[in-house]
Amino acid sequence: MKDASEMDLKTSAHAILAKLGADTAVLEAGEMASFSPVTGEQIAALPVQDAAEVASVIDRAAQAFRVWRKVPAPRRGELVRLLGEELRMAKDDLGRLVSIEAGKSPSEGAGEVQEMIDICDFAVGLSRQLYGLTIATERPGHRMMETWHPLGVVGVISAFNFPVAVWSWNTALALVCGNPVVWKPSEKTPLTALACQAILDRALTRFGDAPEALSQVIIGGRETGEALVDDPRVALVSATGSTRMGQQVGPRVAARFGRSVLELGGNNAGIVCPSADMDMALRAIAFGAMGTAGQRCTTMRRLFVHDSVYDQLVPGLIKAYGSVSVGNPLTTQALVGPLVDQQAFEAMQAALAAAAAEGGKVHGGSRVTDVAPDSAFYVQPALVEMPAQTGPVLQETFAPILYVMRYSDFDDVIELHNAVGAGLSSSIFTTDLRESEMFLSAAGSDCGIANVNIGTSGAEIGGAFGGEKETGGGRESGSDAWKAYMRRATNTINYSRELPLAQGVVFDI
Ligand code: UN1
Repeated sequence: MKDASEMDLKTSAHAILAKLGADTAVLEAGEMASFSPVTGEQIAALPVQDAAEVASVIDRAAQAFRVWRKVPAPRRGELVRLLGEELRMAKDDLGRLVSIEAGKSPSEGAGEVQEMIDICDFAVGLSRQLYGLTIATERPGHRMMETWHPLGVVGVISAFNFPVAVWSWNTALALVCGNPVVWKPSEKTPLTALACQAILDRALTRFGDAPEALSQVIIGGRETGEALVDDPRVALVSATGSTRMGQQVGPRVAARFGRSVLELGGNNAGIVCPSADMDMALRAIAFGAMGTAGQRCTTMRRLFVHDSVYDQLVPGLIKAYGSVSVGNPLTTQALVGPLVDQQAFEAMQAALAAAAAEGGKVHGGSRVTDVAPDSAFYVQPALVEMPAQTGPVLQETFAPILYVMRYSDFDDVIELHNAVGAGLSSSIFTTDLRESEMFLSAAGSDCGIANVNIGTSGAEIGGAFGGEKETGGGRESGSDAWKAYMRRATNTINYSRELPLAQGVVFDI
């Protein structure tokens, strides 16, 4: 047998799926082609599920809900504990499949699987902590409390860039909260979804008595996604992707009074203040802006540097941009892998041209052709010195472009920082307590994530993840994000022999 490194990517991907126990018969049985961004080669052609098939998938999920909601939460946690164990065993294989399908470096592929393991651990603990409050009542002989109940079928729509972690944030919470999951992965990353399903199936087999169809994957594009979004039996739609996608999903779910968790675009900025530790700032910015080839929703896309330290920081950054290694993540140690496809490359080039037209000075950004076949799209990351925050700086372009601007006044830079549509992540580099606290205060960063002396990306699962404004307002992962996956009931119990009414109302009959 060939060593994995000698196989073509298709064979390698299919071998991983077979090893994980997925049904490999479907991998070439359909019309939806998927490609590896590493080489651009086709690695699968899967059958898609049409609206009628999605309806029967949801039907099965709704049946599963009727059973799963009655299983005690700590027992549900046991399934997620087993999922975490299976993920630990599958970490290398799944991480490699993420690298093949999303183009991540082995370290980032493995890091994404670690993020899945972490949320499983979190959710297992959570399964014994789905607490409600006991609330003081104004009526004698009464008790008031709130209970949290399973919500219903959870639909998950995920993006190519975190093809497995985002599913796990939703699924680990949904399962302990008593809900089945129907997952529509990105059309660009269906194989990692099939792998996750196979891994969860192994956990389900070990668990023993879970209902059928607790977790299902639906493969397809827009029609498949719409069937999920519009079905009233899907109580919660958790969607990760572009703001444009969210603008369609949000109102459609709201029109049927469904619940949604939207995790949409980011246009994340860093601010470098005069007192910053410049060496640390440089390294944090380099990872935040160039890591994952700029294809994280938390990627740093804008940088404001104080006038007094601009010449100290920016030349070094430009140098780092010029020397960062770009190449095949599977066969080299390169820090920057491919863009996902040609469309991403073209969007990047268009943004750079628009930035130049606005007076931007572009460093890097051109295609790197000698590292892969023409069907793959690698680029040197781009740093653009901008005279002002205009044009493409105001938009999210899903590529490694960092727009760098000068500032001189702290209040002004906070205004500029917040003057974009998205509100996901942000960071400040300073050792000045006043600046740092201002940035974190009510009058500071308007984002869902605000950091000090670390970059904008790479959040841990323990905190709630998500952002404001055009980022959609949803929160996933840690803290009390679980509450979106449950319904709250307020219960008032009268244990007296009287019937006092609230607010002093009298109704003597
Ligand atoms: C995403 O890009 O959709 O904070 C998620 C981070 C990762 C998750 C990113 N933990 O960068």
